[in-house]
Amino acid sequence: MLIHRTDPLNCETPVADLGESVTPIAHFYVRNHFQVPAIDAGAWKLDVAGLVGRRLALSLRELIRLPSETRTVTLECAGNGRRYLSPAVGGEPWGRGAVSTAEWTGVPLAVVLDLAGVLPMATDVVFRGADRGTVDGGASEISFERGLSLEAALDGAVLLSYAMNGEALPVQHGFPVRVIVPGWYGVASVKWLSAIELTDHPFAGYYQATKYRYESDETSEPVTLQRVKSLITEPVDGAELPRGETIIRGIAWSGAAPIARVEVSIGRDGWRDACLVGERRRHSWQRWEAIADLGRTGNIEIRARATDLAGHTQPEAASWNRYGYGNNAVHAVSVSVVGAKTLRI
Ligand SMILES: Nc1nc2c(c(=O)[nH]1)N[C@H]1C(S)=C(S)[C@@H](COP(=O)(O)O)O[C@H]1N2
Ligand SMILES: [Mo]
Repeated sequence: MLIHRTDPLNCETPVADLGESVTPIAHFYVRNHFQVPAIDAGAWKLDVAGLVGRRLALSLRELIRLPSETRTVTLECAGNGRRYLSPAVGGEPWGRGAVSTAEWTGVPLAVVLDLAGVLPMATDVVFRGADRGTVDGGASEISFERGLSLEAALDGAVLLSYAMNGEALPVQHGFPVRVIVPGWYGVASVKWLSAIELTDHPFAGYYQATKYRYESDETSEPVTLQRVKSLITEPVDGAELPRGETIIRGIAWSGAAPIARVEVSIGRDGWRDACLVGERRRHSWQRWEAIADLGRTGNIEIRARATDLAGHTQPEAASWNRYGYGNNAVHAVSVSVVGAKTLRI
């Protein structure tokens, strides 16, 4: 893993390790704002409060007994790719690997909200994590909290997840229970969930109203769905390859819709279609591959560009914003093509 900070841990996955359909836990990126909270699973209760007919305090045992589902979902940090923005912006200097895919098992949020009985005037849901800390030099601590409109929260796919790749949720990923909001940037998927509150107004906490917004002089828009994006996982940047045919592999995803196509471009040649590989799953990345003919020796640039079924395509250049979110510019790797003899030495 590429470590940006150890305390709290913030680390990303080397791009070469992102080529599988499911990322092993040991290779799944970690993004923590505060210290990881110590939680006693036996004493843990999920508080479901606010505009509900019946306030709940669910133990882990009770939650696990409710109907569950397993979904393969890709999480991407909104700051992924931040380090390539120009002019440079502050924040964790993520390269391209703050994205990973896991099989998440949990209870659909809708099941828990049904148990609590959402009152008609409720319009929004707030998820609170057990982790706390100060931000921007402030004196008092805040919790990590995020809101979702009730409409987005009830769309059926949101999970209260207690298992990842078939194992109990690891501490770094939110033990004992986290939210998984498929298709959204990772910030929506609150870890170490302690409370769910139903309200009649949009949430305006720090990680909603101040951070995780596309800010520029002209606009301030909330970060929501993952923008369409692809990565070349093979060959890696700087690789030496023999002349002739080579295989190019990668992944592509989009929060708005499944991937419709991925195109690659070799050197100055135009774009041509890659093959999509494996199942098409609504909320997980799609693997793809293409055969390229590296005809001449020297440095050559390989690029990939994805388009989703909603018609969104990756831009050539990133659109700058103050905190460096949502960089989905086309990924290019440079390889050097050598004569076969040189490679055998
Ligand atoms: N409670 C809590 N939940 C959180 C965070 C956090 O710091 N605290 N980070 C968020 C962000 S910004 C991302 S990208 C994802 C990262 O999830 P992971 O560490 O499991 O990869 O968790 C989200 N949920
Ligand atoms: Mo994030």
